[in-house]
Amino acid sequence: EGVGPQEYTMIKLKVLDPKPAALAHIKEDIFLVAATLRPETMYGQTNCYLHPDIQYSVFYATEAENQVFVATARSARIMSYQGLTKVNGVVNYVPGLEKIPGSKILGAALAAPLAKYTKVYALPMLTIKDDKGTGVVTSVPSDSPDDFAALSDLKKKKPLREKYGLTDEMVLPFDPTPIIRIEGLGDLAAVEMCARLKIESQNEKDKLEEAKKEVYLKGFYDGVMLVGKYAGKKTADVKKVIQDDLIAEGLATKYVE
Ligand code: A2H
Repeated sequence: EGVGPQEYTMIKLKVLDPKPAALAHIKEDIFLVAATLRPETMYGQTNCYLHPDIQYSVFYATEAENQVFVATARSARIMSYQGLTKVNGVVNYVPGLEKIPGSKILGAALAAPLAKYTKVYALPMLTIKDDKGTGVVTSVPSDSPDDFAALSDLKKKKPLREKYGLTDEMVLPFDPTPIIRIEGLGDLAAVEMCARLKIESQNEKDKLEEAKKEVYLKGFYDGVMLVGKYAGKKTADVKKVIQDDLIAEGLATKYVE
C-alpha cells in the first residue's frame, strides 16, 4: 500500500425503491459506488457494506448521465479529477447531503451488477476504513473472509441487526454462492478458510489477515470460474474482460488512487 497508484473497479449498486428517507427526495438515479480489486467475483455479491459512523457524501456524477453517487468526500474529490463528477475538479453535492452517516443509508435495497440475488441490502461493516477506496465495500462472502465474517456476525446476532434497524429479510436469506473453484479450498474458499481458522467475528484481525492471504493468493492464480459468461476459465484470465464488460454496460467505471 502507498507504493503507487492502485486501480480499482468501481461497481455501481443502484438504490431501489423504497429509498431511505434521507435520499427519498432525489430525482436522479442513486448509486452506492464500491471499490473492488476483484471484478470477477461480482457474481457472488450478497449485500453491500457501509460503515455506520463514516460520513458519506451524495454528489452529482458526470453530466452525461442523470446520476448521483454515494461515497466518502475524500474519494469524491479524487473522482472529480478522473472525469467522474459533473464538473472536472469540482464536487457538486446534492444540497444538504455533503455529509450523511452510513447509518442513515443502512437497509437500502440495491441492484448489484451480475449478482444472483436481484435485490441485496446495505449492511454495516465495522472494519471499513475511511481513507481507502470509496468507503463502500461490496460483499462477496464466498471469496472474501472479511465479507463472510461480517455477514456471519449479522446473521448470528439479532441485537446487531436490531441496532441498525435491519429486518431479518435483509440478512438471513443471503448465503454465500459458489462462483470460483480453488484447488484445495473448494467452491466457497472464504467460508472454508474461516472454518479452518475458527474465525468467530469480523474483529479477529490477525486470523482474518491469514485467511485473506491464503484465499487471495490461491484464488487469483488457481481459481476457476464456476458461473457466468466465462465459466471454466481461470480468474486471472477473465478479471480484465469482466471489468471491461461491466464498464461497457455502464455498471462500473475505473477508479484510481
Ligand atoms: B475487495 P486494498 Cl471477493 N475498507 O472486493 C476496507 N476494505 C475495503 C475498503 C475500505 N475502505 N475499500 C475496499 N475494500 C476491500 C471484493 C474482494 C476484495 C474479494 C476478495 C478480496 C478483496 C469483494 N469485497 O480484497 O487494501 C474490497 O474488497 C482483497 C484485499 O486496496 C477491495 O477488493 O488492497 C479491497 O478491500 C481493496 O483492498
